[in-house]
Amino acid sequence: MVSCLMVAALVLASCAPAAPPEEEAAPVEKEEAIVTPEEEVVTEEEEVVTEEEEVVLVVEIRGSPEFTRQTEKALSLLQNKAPDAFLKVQYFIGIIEQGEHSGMWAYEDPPRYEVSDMTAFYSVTWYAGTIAHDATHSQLYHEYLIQHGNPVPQDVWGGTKVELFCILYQINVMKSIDAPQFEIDYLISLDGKYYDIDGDGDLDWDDYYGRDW
Ligand SMILES: [Ca+2]
Ligand SMILES: [Ca+2]
Repeated sequence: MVSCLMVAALVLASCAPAAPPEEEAAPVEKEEAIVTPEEEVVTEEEEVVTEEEEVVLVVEIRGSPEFTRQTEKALSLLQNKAPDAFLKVQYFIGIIEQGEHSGMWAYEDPPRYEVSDMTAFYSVTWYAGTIAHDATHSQLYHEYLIQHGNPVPQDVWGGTKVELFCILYQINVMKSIDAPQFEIDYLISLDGKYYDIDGDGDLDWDDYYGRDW
């Protein structure tokens, strides 16, 4: 069996693109007032839970309190306005973790979406879109794994064609969550080759460490 480290050395994290240029960034939102949740009133009827309802899907969030709060905002935006995407995220991302660079570590158990501050704090809509984008990378990886087993070829869940597929999904989600038009236009403008930071035609560690997002 190939060890995790070995796999990590061979296969690189796929990724959502960098956020639009800074000058196009939306103005910083005012901090929302903290809303105290209404006290839960549990009636006897509600206590009867069917087996289906007992399935609780959760994504673990690892990072600073600000990062956790931002991630919760992004997830709840998906939950409210793009429930299909939210479900996909629940199935194909186990951990969302604050990191130096953004990337989807689909082959880890559980699959981990590493997110840089640049991506997470650009805007809640942008962040939510990248979560949906990277859940799609993980979905492609796991669907192949279930059908064919290991090893999962890199072009199954990464590369230009796959990036364009994930961007298309991301654009649809961005529309559902009422993202600003310039964020959507920026995604439409991408050619799917942004993963190849150093432009040598491949995706390797040079590209990963070259990400400023
Ligand atoms: Ca290279
Ligand atoms: Ca490269």
